[in-house]
Amino acid sequence: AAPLKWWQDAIFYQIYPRSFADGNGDGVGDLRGVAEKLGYLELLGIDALWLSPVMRSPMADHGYDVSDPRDIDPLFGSLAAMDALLVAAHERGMKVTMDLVPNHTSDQHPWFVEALNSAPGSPERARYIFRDGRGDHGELPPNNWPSVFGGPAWHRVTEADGSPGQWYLHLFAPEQPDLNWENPEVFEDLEKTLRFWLDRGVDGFRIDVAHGMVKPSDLPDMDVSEVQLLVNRDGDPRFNNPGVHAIHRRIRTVMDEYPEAMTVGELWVESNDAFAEYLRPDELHLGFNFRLVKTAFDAVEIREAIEESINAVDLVGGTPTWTLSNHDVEREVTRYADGVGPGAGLERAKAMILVELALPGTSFVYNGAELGLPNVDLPDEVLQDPTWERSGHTERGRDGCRVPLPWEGNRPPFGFSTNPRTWLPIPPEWADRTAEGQLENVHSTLSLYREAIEMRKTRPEFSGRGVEWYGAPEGCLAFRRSEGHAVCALNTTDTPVGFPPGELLLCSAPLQDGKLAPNAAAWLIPD
Ligand code: TEU
Repeated sequence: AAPLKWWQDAIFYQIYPRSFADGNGDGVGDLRGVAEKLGYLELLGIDALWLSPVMRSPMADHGYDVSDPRDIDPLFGSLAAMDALLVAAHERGMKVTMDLVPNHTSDQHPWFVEALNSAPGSPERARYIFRDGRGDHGELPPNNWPSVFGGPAWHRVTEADGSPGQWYLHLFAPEQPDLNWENPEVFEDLEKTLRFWLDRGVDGFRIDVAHGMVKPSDLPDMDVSEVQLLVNRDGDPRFNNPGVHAIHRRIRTVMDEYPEAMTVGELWVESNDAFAEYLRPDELHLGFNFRLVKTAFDAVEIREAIEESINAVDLVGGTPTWTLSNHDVEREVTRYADGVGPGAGLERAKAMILVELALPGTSFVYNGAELGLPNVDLPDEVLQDPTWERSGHTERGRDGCRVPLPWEGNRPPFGFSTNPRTWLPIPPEWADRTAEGQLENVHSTLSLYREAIEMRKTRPEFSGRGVEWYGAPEGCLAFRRSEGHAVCALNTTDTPVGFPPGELLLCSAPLQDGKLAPNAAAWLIPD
């Protein structure tokens, strides 16, 4: 078999830059903060970073609204700070990947400002999706599409003469107008951006809404009863239009000039077949399918999610990826606590670390997951996520998974910043979740992560690109890698279960009477 590329079995660490570490004392995380924590990430065994967007942005969606894709936002630092981070990370053998946002720009991107100042039908407007409204006076949106963040996906502009005018499409916030991917200038600009960062030494990209970009040219109405926030269903005309694959092939042509670089696409598509198309050898290197994010703590569902994730990429000879959470979803500790309480939620999240890291392929750890952080139920007055406003305060939004990390000490801001006023408040209870405290405790979530990553990298038992399943009692699962002999066993029941005889390598919780505890997983080498 061909030797693996670095991204085929890497452990990625997703940094949400606002929330990771603040190097300049303004209460918001930044690139200097990231550079200062590289030692921590190396100790954890991380191979590669994924930085959520750090490009110039008015921050209507915290960086996912980009006004200059080839510059760093001053809130996060400067191009010099980015270059310094690249050098420092590479010195430690860590790769650095950035987030690209090709579906839309900021409404303050010069292109959009020009579009607003130009007439309907002008080339300036043709970079975005402007349409006349419906109704006698164009007072109704061009179609019935909802925005992912709530409300209609269209915003009406005022024309130069002061009259109400055309509408533009925004699948996300109104400050994020969708680009018109039928316009050749749009790809030309993306190509510039790809080369700009790759030439500076960036090792790859996470591509935001990689199943978006292309829209059907007739912009048909949709069945709005089908809309769900987390699943872009097959048949939803807003996403996964066939023309998107031509864009990924063009991106790949550029990427192939940089043979060590990679792309990972955010792909909220439903079927395995649709997902696999994006991972054909001339499209994306990797994709997120979010199966484990959408799966309850249940052995049958987890096994199915794993099998289907592997089957999907096997259709096209791709590499599986695993992720339990990110900056858009409830943290796993809280998700798994549903009905059983926070203590059990944490136990389950720890068990899932061993499941995830035993699997072949690439894993993505969201910052703070290694500390076992829960979601935070923040007070209304501090909420900032656009979904909160746009949903008319019916959705609390994603701020609860974006609270700054606790690094050290006994009280907020726990070394995240020198500034006591952090962009979101850190709960005082996180005194027992700090990185410093957990490094000293061999039973902590952080220590489990560290040990598991080290074992996965150093023990030959974790070799092989396939997964073989063992028979297991009801509510449990057990599998091993196709070549190595290490077995991962998971108990999702509420009673302890026995093991096959063998050598126990690592356990997410203390044994109970020599058995695997409820909500626990273990790695072992059977006799
Ligand atoms: O997310 C795209 C997406 O579909 C998500 O919005 C998801 O459905 C939602 O967050 C669930 O609450 C990407 C980014 O990951 C997200 O942070 C951005 O807000 C969004 O694109 C717009 O750029």
